[in-house]
Amino acid sequence: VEASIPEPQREAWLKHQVGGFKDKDGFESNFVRHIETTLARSMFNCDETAAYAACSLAFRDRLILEWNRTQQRQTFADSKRVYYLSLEFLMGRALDNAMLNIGQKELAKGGLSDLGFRIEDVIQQEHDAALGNGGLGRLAACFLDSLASLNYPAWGYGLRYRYGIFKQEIIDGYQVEVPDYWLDFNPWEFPRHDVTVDIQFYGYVHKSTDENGKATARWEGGETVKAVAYDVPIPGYATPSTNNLRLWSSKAASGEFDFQKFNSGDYESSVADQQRAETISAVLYPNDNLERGKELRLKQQYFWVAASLYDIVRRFKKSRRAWREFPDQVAIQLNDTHPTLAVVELQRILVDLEGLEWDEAWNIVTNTFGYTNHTVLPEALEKWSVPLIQHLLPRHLQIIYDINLFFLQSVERAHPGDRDLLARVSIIEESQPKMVRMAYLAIVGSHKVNGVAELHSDLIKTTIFKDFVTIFGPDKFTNVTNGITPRRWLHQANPRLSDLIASKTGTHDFLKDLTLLNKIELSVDDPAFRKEWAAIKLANKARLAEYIKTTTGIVVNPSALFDVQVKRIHEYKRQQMNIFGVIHRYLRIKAASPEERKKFLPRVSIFGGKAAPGYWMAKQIIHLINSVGSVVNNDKDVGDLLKVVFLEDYNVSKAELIIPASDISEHISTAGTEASGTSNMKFVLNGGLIIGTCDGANIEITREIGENNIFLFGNLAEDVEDLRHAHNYGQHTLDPDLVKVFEAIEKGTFGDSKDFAGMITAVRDHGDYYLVSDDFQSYLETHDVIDEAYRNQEDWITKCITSVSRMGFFTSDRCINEYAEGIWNIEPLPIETAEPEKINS
Ligand code: OAK
Repeated sequence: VEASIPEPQREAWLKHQVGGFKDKDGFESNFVRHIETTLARSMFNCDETAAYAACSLAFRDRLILEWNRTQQRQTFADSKRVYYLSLEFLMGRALDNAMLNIGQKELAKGGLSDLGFRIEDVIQQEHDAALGNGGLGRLAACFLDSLASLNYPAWGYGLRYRYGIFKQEIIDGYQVEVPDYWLDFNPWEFPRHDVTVDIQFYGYVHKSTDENGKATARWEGGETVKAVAYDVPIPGYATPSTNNLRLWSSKAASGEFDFQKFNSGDYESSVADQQRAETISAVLYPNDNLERGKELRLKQQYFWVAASLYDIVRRFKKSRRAWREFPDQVAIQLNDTHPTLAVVELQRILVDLEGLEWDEAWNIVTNTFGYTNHTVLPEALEKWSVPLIQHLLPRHLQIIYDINLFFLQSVERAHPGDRDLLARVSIIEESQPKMVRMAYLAIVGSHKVNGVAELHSDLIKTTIFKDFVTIFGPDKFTNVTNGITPRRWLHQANPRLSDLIASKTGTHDFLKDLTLLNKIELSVDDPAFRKEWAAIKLANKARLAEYIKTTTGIVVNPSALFDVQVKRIHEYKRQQMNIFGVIHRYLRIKAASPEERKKFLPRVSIFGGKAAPGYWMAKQIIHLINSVGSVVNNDKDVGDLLKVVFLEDYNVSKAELIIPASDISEHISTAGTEASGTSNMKFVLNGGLIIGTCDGANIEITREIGENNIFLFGNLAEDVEDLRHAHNYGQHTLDPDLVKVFEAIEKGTFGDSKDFAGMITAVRDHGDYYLVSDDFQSYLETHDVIDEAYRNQEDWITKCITSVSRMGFFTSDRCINEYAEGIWNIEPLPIETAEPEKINS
């Protein structure tokens, strides 16, 4: 039903259009109104939680107006939109970001202070929106910020998990997972109870021929679950453009619960149906770079993909264009293979429901989708068992088989007689049971496939997707090196550094065009600038030291070198190598005479990150770090020379605290395993240096900032295969320093050595898949080089300033522009600021 207000009545609407607040006074009256009416509180009953709520609601009011205008403008302009489909959006906090992007944080700070609050305390009240695991989810969040900031018409589509990534507690050195119930009070989402989609599962396929003799398929029976839309406004920086993130929540299709069953006394099963439906969007799977093939996960994927596509198609149909114009209006990006069923679902909609011919539909489908690959790790490549898909989505399985058939026929035509090739590229793996290879389906169903850093994009072309390059030609494969939003990762996380930079570049314009950072290189020798630079780093370190003290009781010296590794715990990221290196350092300190000890550079080794709950080795690594910490931190011989800290529950808002306080951060994955990494970019942008392997974006960071400003070590990706081979054929001798570390662990220096046996055996007896032993010496030596470099504070600061000035390339704005031009073919659509435009224009 069209609900547009008729022309004659629109004048009244325009007259009463609400405006946001313009000054501090306006903010304060908005704030007080929300305290007193929306929240039913008063000045006698207003704690920081209430202040957070009122402040958020005040900013939300402002955001909604611009959000509405943006959406109206996009609808009327009828221009092409991009839809970013991601199972994860790791958004972090919204209030601080909204205030900064709108450009009214200072005003709010003043207003809150007038009313009796400190803005920092108010910001801290917000619970992180943690709907993601790690890199892939945070990248999606940075992309949303850039899309809005660059005025691109774009929507994100995801799932509204009731529980985000678990909260991590460390108890007796072990990780314990606690549910993250984050929806208690969330002012940033708008339930759209009128926007719902019925999603079907199970059932059977009814095939017949219609009156024209055409074969048709109908998917019937099964069960239905309702998808309800929740919208989250995404403000752009210094622009009124406000995009939409639509998250789907699952509900029982038949209202609350089954009254029939309820009335007949079958209370339990009436509620069970409801709960089963709600289970779909209940919880985020806590695996990073690992896929476990669970039925509920497949249900999540289809539920979200089907609801999103229904929504996109409905919007397209309103324009009454011909179907062939669909790809001119719609670009859909698949954030890894998790949304790949969208390819199949769109083909189903076009063929089964809209009656298009297969080829015409397939042409539309392949011109609509783009696929981003985020990993080459075999355990992360999605495969779904054919029987499972058959059971849950019978019609989709048929379509997958048809897609595969036509694809293999075309391969056969181009490469006649190459049966091995056909078997290698088949979307169906002929295993027991048969499996659907989702990455292959995504490649076949998309017009572009991209990796996320140069090395990674080269690797996918020469390894996992090699045959597809032969089949489709090299142009289908491209690289878009990842980026980060400088709004959150510089301006918000490190406001003093952002302001110092602005004092040299003249404005904060570098936040919109990060290449402008290069201007600060002219000031690299300016003593006042350097002094303030160092003072900011020290203050950030002191703030982190304070946090470490209150949360762990460990006292660290802010002038020690802060060595940080924060990211998901994974063997390929090699936190085990880091802690082995720490043990080595500890043994050296212990072996030194009191005189010699004075020569050591004081260090604080800081770790943070979650292990997937079922990842036993990762949990062992956390336990070892904590065990080493409790020995080292209490050893009188060591004192300030070495402290080991594990920070609990690493998340986006903790990253904002930790990253600006780092001197050296570790990006030390086995070469060829980390697709890009994005925290490497965040650390350098905040004036920290990095130690890293020649992997992922480290390589491009080196190209940009110069070899002298980064500490690279270790074997190269091209040598990994041979090195693994050497281990497997007994041709590798363990590194002697690593042997000493293992001896110390096995002697019980850090508690019961049985607890850490798995980590040692993996290296010593099971082929050292991640090549810790091969890289260990070079890793230790490089840390010695770092110690020496840090002693020369003047050179160190020069390196930091120079590096920051050359980081312009790594803004997610550059990255989004590359997607827009090379993959999506979309243009910015600026929204005029000024007065609200006439909605009928
Ligand atoms: C998560 C689940 C499945 C597959 C990949 C991931 C993932 O998070 N990959 C990470 O993506 C980031 C963004 O592109 C990269 O920077 C990381 O290197 C990569 O591990």
